[in-house]
Amino acid sequence: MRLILTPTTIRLLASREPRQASSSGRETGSRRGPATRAAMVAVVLVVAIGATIVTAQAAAAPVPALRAGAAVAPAAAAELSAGAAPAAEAERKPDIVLILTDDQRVDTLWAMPTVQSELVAKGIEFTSGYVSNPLCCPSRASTLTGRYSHGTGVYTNHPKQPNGGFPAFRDRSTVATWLHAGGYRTGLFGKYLNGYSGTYVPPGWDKWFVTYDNGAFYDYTASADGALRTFGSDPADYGTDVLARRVTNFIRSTDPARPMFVYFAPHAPHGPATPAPGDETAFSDLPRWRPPSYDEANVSDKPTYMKKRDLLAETSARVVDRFRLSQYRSLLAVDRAVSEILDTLEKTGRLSNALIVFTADNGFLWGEHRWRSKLVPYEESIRVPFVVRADALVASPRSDGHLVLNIDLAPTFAQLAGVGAPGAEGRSLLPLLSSPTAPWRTDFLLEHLERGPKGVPTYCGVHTERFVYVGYVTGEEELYDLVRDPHQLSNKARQDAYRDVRREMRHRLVELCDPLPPGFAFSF
Ligand SMILES: [Ca+2]
Ligand SMILES: [Ca+2]
Repeated sequence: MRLILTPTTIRLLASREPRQASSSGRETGSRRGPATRAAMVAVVLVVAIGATIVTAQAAAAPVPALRAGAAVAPAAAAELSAGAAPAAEAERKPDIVLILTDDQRVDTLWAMPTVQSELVAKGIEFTSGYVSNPLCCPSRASTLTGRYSHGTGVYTNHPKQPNGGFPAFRDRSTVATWLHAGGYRTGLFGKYLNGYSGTYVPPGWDKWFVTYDNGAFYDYTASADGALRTFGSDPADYGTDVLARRVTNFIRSTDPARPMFVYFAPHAPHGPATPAPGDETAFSDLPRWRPPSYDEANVSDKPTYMKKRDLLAETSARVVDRFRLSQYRSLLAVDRAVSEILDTLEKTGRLSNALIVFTADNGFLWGEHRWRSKLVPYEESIRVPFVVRADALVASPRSDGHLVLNIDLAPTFAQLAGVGAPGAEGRSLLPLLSSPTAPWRTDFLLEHLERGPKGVPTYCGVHTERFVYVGYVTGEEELYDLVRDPHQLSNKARQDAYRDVRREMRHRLVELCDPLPPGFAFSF
């Protein structure tokens, strides 16, 4: 009996317990099924997305003693769907495309027409997507490994700090090495880790085109498969376009029988957020950004480092207003790149068999709470765009409010590829992609390490579906009720009405924030 992947099949798949990538077991709501069942789910998912045809009988029959879906999926797919699809496509594992922008706020997604029409409208828009450490390098290290900063050891951007930048990152076991070992052709195009330069190519990458210097929009360097290349300031050198061409060449040049992992990491909309030629005046009519938290009038309830900040002067306000427009403008080239990538996937017969993720490494504040950057534990900083399109897995497009994280990506890709995700603390999103009622986490950890005496003090925090609680190395605390106070204007950490909440959050913080950031101790 043959069964096309239908909502019924998907419910059948979703009724299985998810395979847990986490080894910590510290997350709430996490359940662990027997190994055989976990393996069976992996097989069924791989078969389902690989051939889009499974038999109900096969889905219900356990496959004992499987280490990974990969070993069995091709044979099973061939047996179950012989003649239903060209051999190469039926046997190939799903392609994986990760698009990760730099410093992009979640509320800028509306301005990307292709992302809207081809990813959001055809996939799942996770409206509560977060990063655990809202800064470029630590966030990217976590994305590559599925680990919190306490697992990667990378807490800051700065290569001269013991816990900072590219030198602090242990690159022997990453999603690239896992997928490469699982038969994938892997390619990274764009930003890698802060402090990286030169010709070194980390393990696991078949194609390496990493750009840096001057924000990498113009006049930048590329580390290209062991050689250095420099780019100038001609329109043809515009960074996002150069990267997009490299990505589409990579897709076209990959053997049709081989699955691929594409990591496209454009530098936009990070500062200087230079727009592409022709986009310089887009969005000029956009009203200025003045939410209730803009230039917060009363910061007496916030920690000292925030209390010390002056109200935004007129010049600072103009700078941030201009930068906001540049961010929007620079995203237009990224949107066109997404369109070219999707076209190329379709033309090479890979789109229906692909999982595509669009996200960012951290957000950015446009003057909320007097702040003009990231690093801080406020929503605009930690929340990111998080869209997944996977036509073979997602029965119908939807918006989804589950708490999903950058550390979930590596285990998701690993499960899809039928390989392990050693050390990952995040969870595979695959059960959630198939079913909005899959068991899921209800909170997560925030981490930050102070760069220097003028930086944001080291903190650890817990974010639930309603509250965010942060404990600083200074002993100061913040607690926001995101339902009653979505703009985070009123710190509840010292309010009697929230005493019980604070106690619970402190308790949970001690569980999650382990090991502690260097130099940090709980003060309660
Ligand atoms: Ca960033
Ligand atoms: Ca306030």
